[in-house]
Amino acid sequence: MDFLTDQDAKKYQEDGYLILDGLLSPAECDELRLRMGEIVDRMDVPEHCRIQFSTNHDEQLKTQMQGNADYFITSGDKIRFFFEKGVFDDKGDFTVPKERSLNKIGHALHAYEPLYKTATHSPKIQGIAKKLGLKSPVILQSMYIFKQPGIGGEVTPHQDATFLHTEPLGRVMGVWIALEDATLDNGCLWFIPGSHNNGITRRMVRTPEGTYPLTDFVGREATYDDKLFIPAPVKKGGVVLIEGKVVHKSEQNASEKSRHVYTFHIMESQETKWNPENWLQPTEDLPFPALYTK
Ligand SMILES: O=C(O)CCC(=O)C(=O)O
Repeated sequence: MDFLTDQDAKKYQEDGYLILDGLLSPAECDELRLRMGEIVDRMDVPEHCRIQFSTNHDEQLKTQMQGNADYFITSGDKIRFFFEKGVFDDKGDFTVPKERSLNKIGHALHAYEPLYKTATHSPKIQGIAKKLGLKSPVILQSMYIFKQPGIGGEVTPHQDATFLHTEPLGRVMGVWIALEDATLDNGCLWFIPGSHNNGITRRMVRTPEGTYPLTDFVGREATYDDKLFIPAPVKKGGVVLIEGKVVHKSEQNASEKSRHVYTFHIMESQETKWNPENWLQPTEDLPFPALYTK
């Protein structure tokens, strides 16, 4: 039997998201987490995070913000480190253990980390894409999100197509794999079911070359009534499929448990135009790889 049933596919189309248990075994989750532990252990903390406090505060802040922006916008074909707020002191030293400092790592684990590459192209994932009728899906980006205990920040309501814009819309799907239980306490996802039917409200665009900030928004995120959001807790090894236009969020992790996930985005490339104004662009080093392997 297919991992994704006809009924599942219908529910995904209706709600704009779907929770499925058992994509990965607990041992497969642990293996991915173990490898991530090694990557974190060996990470080089980027220079702009280590900037020491100086008396020229405005200049320092500007350098830091530009460093941050450059580091982000060139991360599409690299494995890079993004931190929670307040985890460096004035000397540029960690205020928390370094393995507790990261917000996420992105955006090309699927290309350069063999275990993550295998998980991305697994037969189950390929089967899901086939069941949903995708003809030539490609991988756009991948992230490991930590949602650290106590300090894992909230992710405000958004639509992924704001950041990964295509023409027509509706060609992007997020695959969000829980490597630990994601619960109401540790910051599971929340969705507005059916909100993928209402288009998008804003788009992140690159600004003209040589100007800062490097990105800007066209339009504004709508404000959503909190009551419309439905929680989407999922067990370790489960997966949440996220249609690119569905409104979703996650809350701060105030609990003592982390909520590690591996997530990546797929795009149907057939008859789809990738927006050249998107922050993320395919590069010579890493054109968007095909999901289907021969
Ligand atoms: O993992 C989270 O808390 C939020 C992730 C998310 O919203 C996304 O990847 O679009």
